Amino acid sequence: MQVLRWGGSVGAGCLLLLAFWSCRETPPSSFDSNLPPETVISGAPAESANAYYRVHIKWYGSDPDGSIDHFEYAITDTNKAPGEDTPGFSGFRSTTRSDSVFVFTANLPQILGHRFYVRAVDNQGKADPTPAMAFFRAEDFNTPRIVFHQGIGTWYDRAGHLRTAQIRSTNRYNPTDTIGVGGSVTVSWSGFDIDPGDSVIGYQYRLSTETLYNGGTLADTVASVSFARPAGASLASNFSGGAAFFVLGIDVAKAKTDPEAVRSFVVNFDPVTWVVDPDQTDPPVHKRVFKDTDRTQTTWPSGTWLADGGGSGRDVAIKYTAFDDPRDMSLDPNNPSGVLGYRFRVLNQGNGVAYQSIPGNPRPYPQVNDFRSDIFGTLGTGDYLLLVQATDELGRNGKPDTIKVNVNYYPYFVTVHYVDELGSEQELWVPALPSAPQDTVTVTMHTQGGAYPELLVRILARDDHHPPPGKDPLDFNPVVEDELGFVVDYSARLNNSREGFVDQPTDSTGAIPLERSFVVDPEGGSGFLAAGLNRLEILTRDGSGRVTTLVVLFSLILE
Ligand SMILES: [Ca+2]
Ligand SMILES: [Ca+2]
Ligand SMILES: [Ca+2]
Ligand SMILES: [Ca+2]
Repeated sequence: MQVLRWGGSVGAGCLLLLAFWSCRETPPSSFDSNLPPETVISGAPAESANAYYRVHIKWYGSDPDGSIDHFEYAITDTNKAPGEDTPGFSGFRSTTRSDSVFVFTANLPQILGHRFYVRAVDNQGKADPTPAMAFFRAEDFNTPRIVFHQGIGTWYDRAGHLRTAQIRSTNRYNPTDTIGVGGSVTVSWSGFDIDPGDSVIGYQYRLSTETLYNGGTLADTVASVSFARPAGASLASNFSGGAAFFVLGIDVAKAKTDPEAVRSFVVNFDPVTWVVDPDQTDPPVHKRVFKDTDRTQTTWPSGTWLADGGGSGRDVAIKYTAFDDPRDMSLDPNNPSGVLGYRFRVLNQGNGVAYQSIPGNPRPYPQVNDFRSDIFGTLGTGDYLLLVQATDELGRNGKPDTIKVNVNYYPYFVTVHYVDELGSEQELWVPALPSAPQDTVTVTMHTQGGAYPELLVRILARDDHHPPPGKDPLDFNPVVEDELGFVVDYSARLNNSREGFVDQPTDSTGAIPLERSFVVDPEGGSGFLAAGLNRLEILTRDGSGRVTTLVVLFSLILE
């Protein structure tokens, strides 16, 4: 325990007094013979220490020529003098006690500093001119915790039925609960504080669209909001979007719940977009399919791989419709579906421009609309996602319905051979689908005149595809229609050769294999054959840019 005395300024005060006297022509005629009392703080938090905000402070006083009548104490913030902020009041309060438990403010997360002053007053009413002082910081360990009792949303749906939903979302920015447009939300709560001797003394709350908190008393345990359109108002006055209630508890130290307790929700359900069966549209049936409109007029499920259309690409079409979520109120009797428009987006391998409006005023459910790929261009080789989404009466975009279309089958390897020492072709790769484990071939080479011959390797890939039953067993593509493509490039690299891939163009028939000769270097190294396991990485590319790779591992015995 350390006690600070106000007395640091005693000497300076006396000097000032002497200087004052010296300026007067005559000294004061009367002299007060009563000596002032002294004050000591005998129990307080250590100087500048952090203390729990309920602080027990003890003090005593002594008077050299009389007795102590009572004490006066004052409490100030960090660096204030008693009475500094209270004109007309010294800041000191009278007490006959010599100890007390004081409750200081401690607004977390900031820890606040406080000064406690006490001065003895003697039997002649003279106060200690140098009050004892203690400085420390008051700390509140825990802010109040909020317990939500009820969160309920109510609204009327499109059919005029009352609906309710529990509001439990706690994420301010990503609510998981939704109420219909025009609905209302009520939440209620209580709270507690786990600090010793502490308790909640009030609550504050606000809606996320408000800037100031309401309430402040222990009775403030309920909040409500209505999103109903005022009678006679225009459509635009309906609220659509995310909202939340924020709730704070306040404890004895005046600390508030941090972070604030949250109940969040969305007002306005998303509209529902359907890609529909193009062959059954009255009434529309949700079916994620698309139609090939340039070759066979076949309707395929989303995710189907189509053959390469060469330079002219492929044309596909979908039919779609949408309606607002039936749980929402209908705002316009002339538009019972609640849908105002549509947007689309096309991604190829994850890349594509942002959503664009679909022109031509597409119609809502139960009518259906055509979406043809020529609205953005035909489908060249690629992995496409076609996304369509509706916009409801309040401008809310629903989850898009998505169709996946892949165009152009990958080329596939047919053979990887080497020429053995007798001049005949042998398998270097035991043909297998990419998913199958590979059999490792062993090649034996002998020195000829003190050196090893080069190893000649022939690689053949194809890009002609036929649906079952004509499908090549090595064609790993999900083939549904004929593609008569061709291979335009091969590359090969041995044992991570530093020169990387070496291209070998072939003619347009695709029937010419890549021939590469590899040199033995008994020391090994990238680009050279060596005894043991060798790694040959090969690549083939079709005329539209699809690339297939294959890794061939084989063992080499040098004799
Ligand atoms: Ca005295
Ligand atoms: Ca507390
Ligand atoms: Ca809606
Ligand atoms: Ca192809």
